[in-house]
Amino acid sequence: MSIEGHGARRDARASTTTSSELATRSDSGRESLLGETPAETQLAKVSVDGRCKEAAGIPAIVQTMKCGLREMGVARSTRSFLKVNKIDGFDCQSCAWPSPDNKRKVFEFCENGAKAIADELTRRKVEPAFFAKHSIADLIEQSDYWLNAQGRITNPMIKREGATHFEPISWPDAFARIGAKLRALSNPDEAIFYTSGKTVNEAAFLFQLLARQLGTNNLPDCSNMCHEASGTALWDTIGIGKGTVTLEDFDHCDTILIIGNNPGTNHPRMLTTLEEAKHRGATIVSINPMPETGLMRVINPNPQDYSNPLKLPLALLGTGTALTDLFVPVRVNGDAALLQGVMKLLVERDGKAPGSVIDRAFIAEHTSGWDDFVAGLERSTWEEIVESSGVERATIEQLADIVGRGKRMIVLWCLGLTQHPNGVENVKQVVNLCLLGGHIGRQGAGPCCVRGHSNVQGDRTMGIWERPKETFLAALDAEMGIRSPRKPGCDTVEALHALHDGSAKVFFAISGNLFSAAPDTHFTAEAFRRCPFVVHVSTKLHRGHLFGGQESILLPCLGRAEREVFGGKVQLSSAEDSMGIVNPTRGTEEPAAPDLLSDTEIIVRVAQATFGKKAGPVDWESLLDHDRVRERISRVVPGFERFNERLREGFFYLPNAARERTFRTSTGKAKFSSCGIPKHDLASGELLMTTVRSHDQFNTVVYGLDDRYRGVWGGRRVIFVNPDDLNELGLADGQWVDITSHFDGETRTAHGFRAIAYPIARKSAASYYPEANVLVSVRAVNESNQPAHKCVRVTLRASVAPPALAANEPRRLA
Ligand SMILES: Nc1nc2c(c(=O)[nH]1)N[C@H]1C(S)=C(S)[C@@H](COP(=O)(O)OP(=O)(O)OC[C@H]3O[C@@H](n4cnc5c(=O)[nH]c(N)nc54)[C@H](O)[C@@H]3O)O[C@H]1N2
Ligand SMILES: Nc1nc2c(c(=O)[nH]1)N[C@H]1C(S)=C(S)[C@@H](COP(=O)(O)OP(=O)(O)OC[C@H]3O[C@@H](n4cnc5c(=O)[nH]c(N)nc54)[C@H](O)[C@@H]3O)O[C@H]1N2
Ligand SMILES: [Mo]
Repeated sequence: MSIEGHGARRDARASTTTSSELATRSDSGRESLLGETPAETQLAKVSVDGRCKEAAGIPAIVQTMKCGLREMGVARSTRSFLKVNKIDGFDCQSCAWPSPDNKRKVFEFCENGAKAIADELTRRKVEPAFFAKHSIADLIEQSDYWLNAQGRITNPMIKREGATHFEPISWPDAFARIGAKLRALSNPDEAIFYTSGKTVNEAAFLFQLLARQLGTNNLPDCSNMCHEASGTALWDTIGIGKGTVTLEDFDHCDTILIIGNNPGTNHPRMLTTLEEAKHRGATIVSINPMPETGLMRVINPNPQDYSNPLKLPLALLGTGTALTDLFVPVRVNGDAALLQGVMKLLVERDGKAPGSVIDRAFIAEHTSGWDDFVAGLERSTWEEIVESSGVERATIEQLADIVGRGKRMIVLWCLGLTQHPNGVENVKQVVNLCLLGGHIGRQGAGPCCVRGHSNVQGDRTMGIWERPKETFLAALDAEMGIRSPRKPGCDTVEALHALHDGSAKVFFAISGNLFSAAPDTHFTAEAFRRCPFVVHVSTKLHRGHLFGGQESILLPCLGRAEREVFGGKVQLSSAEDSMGIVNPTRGTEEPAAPDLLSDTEIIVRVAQATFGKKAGPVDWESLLDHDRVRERISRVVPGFERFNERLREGFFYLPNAARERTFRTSTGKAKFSSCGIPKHDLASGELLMTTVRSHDQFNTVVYGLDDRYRGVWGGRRVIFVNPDDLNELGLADGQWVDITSHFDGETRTAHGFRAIAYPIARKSAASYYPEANVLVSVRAVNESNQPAHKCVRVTLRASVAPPALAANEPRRLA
C-alpha cells in the first residue's frame, strides 16, 4: 500500500488547481496571504529546554484564573466555573470527554475548558462600528487568532455584492434573503449545510430537518475531518460507529493503550481518569511520535481528589504521578505496522502455548475473518514492520508483553490514528487488537474512540450525516410528514469540490469554521470565493467569514453557556459525550448582546422564510420549544424514548449493542480485517509531517500564542524536527525554513516557519494546524474521504522570517 492513499472514495472531482498555479500563488507575496493564515508575530522565544515536565499543577490553576478574570471578570468567572458540567448547568463546550456519573466535583472542568468558557463569555464585542471601520480586505490580513480576540459578534451583518465592508441587516431581512436564495435554487443539492460539534442535539436535529425538507442530504460536518475513519471502520467491524467503553470501565481495566492522542491538551479531564487507573495499578502505554507532557506525568490540582486537602499544597509542589509505563515513539503513520508487529508476536506466542495470550473462545464464538487475518500477519515481514513503524523490534516485543498480560485492556485513540491515507485500516487494526484478546463487551475493556467537539457524536446521532441510514430517514419521514431525499449528500471534501467547481450555490454553516479547518487553504479560499451566497451562524469572527463570494451573511448567536429563553421558559438542551451519554445543558449566563438568537431559533426562522409560515407538513413554530423538538426526536432516534423525562432526571446512556457483544455487521459477528503495511518510501531529505494543536487553541480558535507543554512561546509558525534529521538536512535549531509539500506530482509551499529541534520520532515532523493546512492537498484523503491532515510528505529549505504582522498592530488596519 502506498501512503499516497486511496484517492477520494466517491466521485472525486480532480482538483482544477495545478501545481504551477499553486506555486505562483504562494510565491507572490500578498496574494498568498489571501488564503494563508498570516503570521501573527515573530516568535519571542522557542526553547525546548523550557518544555514542561508534568501536566496541570500550579501553572494550570494560574492560567485558568488568568484567562477567566481577563475575559469575564470575577463574578462571571466564578458563576460559570461552578455551573460547568453540572446537571443543572451547562455542558462544557470544549472536548467530549465524559463527566463522572456520580462523583462530579465542585470544579468539574480543566484549564482548557476554562479557556473555552472565557473565550465564549468574553466581555469584548464586535459591534457594527467595528465592521464600518475595518474593510474585509483589511480583516483578511489578520489571523484567526486576531479575529477571535476581537470578541463576540453582536448584530446580524451582511456583505452585499460588490461591497468592501459588512453592514448591519435586520433579522427579518436576513431571514427573508436566505429563504429567497434557498427557494430560488434550481436543485436543492446546490445548497450545502455545514455543522460542527458545538451544536447541541436539538439544533442539530432541526438543521438536518431543514436540509431534508428542502430535499438534500448535503450535511457535511467537522466529523468528516475528525473521526470519519473511526466511524467507517467501526460500523464495518463491530456494527456501530462508536467506541464501547464507559468511564466506569477505567475503574476495572489493567492495561490502557493511548494512540495518537494528546489528552493533556485536548482532553485534560482524561488525565484524572488515567491517574486513578494508574494508582489502582493499571499499565499505561503511549504510542506517539512526540513525548507529550500530559502523557508522561501529571499533577492533579483538584483539592477534592486528596483524602486530606492539606496534602494539596505539597502535591502541587511535588512531581506528580508518572502516567506512561511504556512510551513507544512510533514514526508518523507508523501505527498500522506497529500494531501488526504486536499481533504477529501475540499469535506466534499463543501458537506455542495455546490460550495463553489470545482469547480463542471469544474468537470462535463472536468473530469472523480469522483465517485471512492470520494469513496477513504471517505475510508481513519484520523488515517492513520495523521500517514502516520506525520502532525497534525489542520495543515491539515489550509492547506485546504488556498487551499479552492484559486481561482487561482499553485502547484509546484520536486523530494521530485517523487523519492518514490509511486511517480506516489503522482503526481496523485497533479493532483487531481488541478482538484478539476478547477485549470488547468485557468490563474494563474495549475500543475507546476519543471524540473531539463536545457534541460531535450527538450531531451524527441526530442525523447530521451525508449518508444517513434508511431506517433513520424512514422514521424521520413518518414523524415529520416529509419525504427525505435518498441520494447521498456531500461530505466536507466533496463540499469543497462542489464549491470550487461552481455546482454549490449556497453555503450555510451553523457553528464551525470550515474555511480554516479544511485542507488546501488556497483551493479552499478559491472555493469559498466562487460561492455566490454564504451564511455563517457564529459566536466569534473567523477567516471563513471573509471569503464568501458575492453576498455573505453573518448571524450572531448565543453560546452554550448563555441563557436561552423562549415562551418565558429557560430552554434545556442536550449533548452526547464520547461514551454515548446524553447530558442536559442549560445556559446560565446573561447573553453577550440583546440581539442574539439561539442556533435553534435561527434554524426555525430560516425554515419559515423558506417553506412559508403556515403551509407545509412541518409545524416549525412549535419547534421553537425544545421540549417539542425532543418529543419528535424521541420518536425518530432509537434510544431516546422518554427523552424529556429522562433528561430532566439527569443524564442517560444510549444503547450500544457491541458493548453487549451483539455485532450488527454483515456477518453478524465482529470482523477481523486483514490490513496491509503502509510503505513510506521517503526520498532523501523528505520527512512525513503531522499537524497538531497547541495548548492554546481550540481547533481554528487560537486563544494565545504559547504552547506551554512543548516549550514554544509567542508564535505558531514552527515545525518540530528530530535533531538528527535537522543535522542531516544541514539545518540549525531555530532556523527559519520554507516547507514544501509533495503530493501526486504537485507541490505546495508555506513560507517562514521556525525549525525546532525536538524529541520527535526520526523522519517525522509536526507543525500547527491551521497554519500548515496550506500544505495539505484536498485530494489526499482516506477510504472514508477524510483528509489526511496528519500525513504530509515535506521537504525543508532554509529561509528568512516571515513579514511580522503584529497581532494587535492597529496601524495595519488604519
Ligand atoms: N483544548 C483543546 N481541546 C480539544 C481541541 C482543541 O483544539 N483544543 N480539539 C478537539 C477536537 S475537535 C478533537 S478531534 C480532539 C483532537 O485531539 P488530539 O487527537 O489529541 O489532537 P491533535 O493535537 O491533533 O493531536 C494528535 C496527537 O497525535 C499525535 N500524532 C500525530 N501523528 C501521529 C501518528 O502518525 N501516529 C500516532 N500514534 N500519533 C500521532 C500527535 O503527536 C498528538 O499527540 O480534541 C478536542 N479537544
Ligand atoms: N491540519 C489539520 N486540520 C484539521 C485538523 C487537524 O488535526 N489538522 N482537525 C480537524 C478537526 S478534528 C476538526 S473537528 C475541524 C474543526 O473544524 P470546525 O469544527 O469547523 O472548527 P472550529 O474551529 O471548532 O469552529 C470555530 C467556530 O465555531 C463558532 N462557534 C463556537 N461556538 C459556537 C456556538 O455555540 N454556536 C455557533 N453557531 N457557533 C459557534 C465560532 O464562530 C468559532 O469561530 O478541523 C479539522 N482540520
Ligand atoms: Mo475534531
